[in-house]
Amino acid sequence: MTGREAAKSVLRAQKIELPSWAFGNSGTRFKVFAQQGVPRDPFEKIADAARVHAHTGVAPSIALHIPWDAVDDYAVLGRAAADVGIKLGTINANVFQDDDYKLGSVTNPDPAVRRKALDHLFACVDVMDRTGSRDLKLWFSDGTNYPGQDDIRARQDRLAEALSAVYERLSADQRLILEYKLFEPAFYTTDVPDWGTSYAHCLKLGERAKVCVDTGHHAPGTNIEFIVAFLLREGKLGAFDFNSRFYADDDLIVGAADPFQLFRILFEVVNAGGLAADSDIAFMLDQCHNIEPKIPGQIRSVMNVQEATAKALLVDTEALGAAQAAGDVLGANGVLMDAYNTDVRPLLAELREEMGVDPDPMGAYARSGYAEQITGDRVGGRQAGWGA
Ligand code: PSV
Ligand code: MN
Ligand code: MN
Repeated sequence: MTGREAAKSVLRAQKIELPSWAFGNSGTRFKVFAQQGVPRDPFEKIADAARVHAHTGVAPSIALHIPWDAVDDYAVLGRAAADVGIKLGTINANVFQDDDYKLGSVTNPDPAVRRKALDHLFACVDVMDRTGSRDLKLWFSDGTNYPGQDDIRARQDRLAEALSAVYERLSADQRLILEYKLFEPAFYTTDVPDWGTSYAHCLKLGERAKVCVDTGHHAPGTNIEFIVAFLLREGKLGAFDFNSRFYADDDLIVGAADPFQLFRILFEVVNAGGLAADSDIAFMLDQCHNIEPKIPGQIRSVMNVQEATAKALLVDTEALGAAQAAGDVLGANGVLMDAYNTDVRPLLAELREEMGVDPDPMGAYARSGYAEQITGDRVGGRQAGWGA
């Protein structure tokens, strides 16, 4: 197989999960701009995600956020997804939108609040049992705003206790994925601020506890591909939440701010076998589309991940290895840059045709009439993050 064909076969099998919340209205704390035709319930979010899959061929699942996507009967939701050719994926817990969590959820000094948060996490595992989801993704907004506000070590003890209770509750084929975030909403200490904290907790929990790297959750200038390489080497990279940032947790379209960074991250993944058939890394988008239309925003995002992946797959690893072994600094860097500077759009168009997908997903969506249809059909679309 040529390098091109080998790259295509990996790209054909690539799977990128979409977040249900990307389809709802979103904004900043200053203003949420309502768009026409946005989903009114989880079923309509599923329908929109299915459109993204229909036009890209590589986005066959949707992550749910509980309680935003809570329904009475998850079997019905699962069937609705299957009917439109996708699956229900990762379950994202939410212990950050309740007055009780002002001082934290699982690390709150009040045992009653900790109990409430833990009960929600258990309820999320119950949802997973019904949806057949493999992964429980945990992100905690927990932290403090002022020195002395709470005991930093005691909060770590409470966190460890909760994580271990949740881990025990999982079945053998389910995983706990612990996401970290540098700051916000807590500004002085965050209880899971970085990959090291997440890694240390996951290591103690066991095999099926792994780290989620959200690309928007680091300090400016952080070498994210180093973190990725390290976690891959330790077998502890569980998932990605892809998005772009200029300043902080901006949740903009992945690959928009720094496509070169995305390439560097995906090269580490490819290099470590993270896209092999037996890899269990979950590749997910975690984005909001505040000012641009949401479905094409997701299509563009999927394409950006594909383009970066294709470039990473085109790196001539033999030449790279030889240059590295010879200490040829400029040669090695040149091999990497050659791949990055390759225009992979023709290769991806060819792949899409082979997969029976329109080679131009953005154009195909625009021509499909779906946007006009949902604008006409759906009145009163809901804000992402506020119930069904
Ligand atoms: C937190 O900033 C985060 O990245 C977590 O993944 C949440 O689950 C997601 O955003 C949606 O709020
Ligand atoms: Mn995230
Ligand atoms: Mn985030």
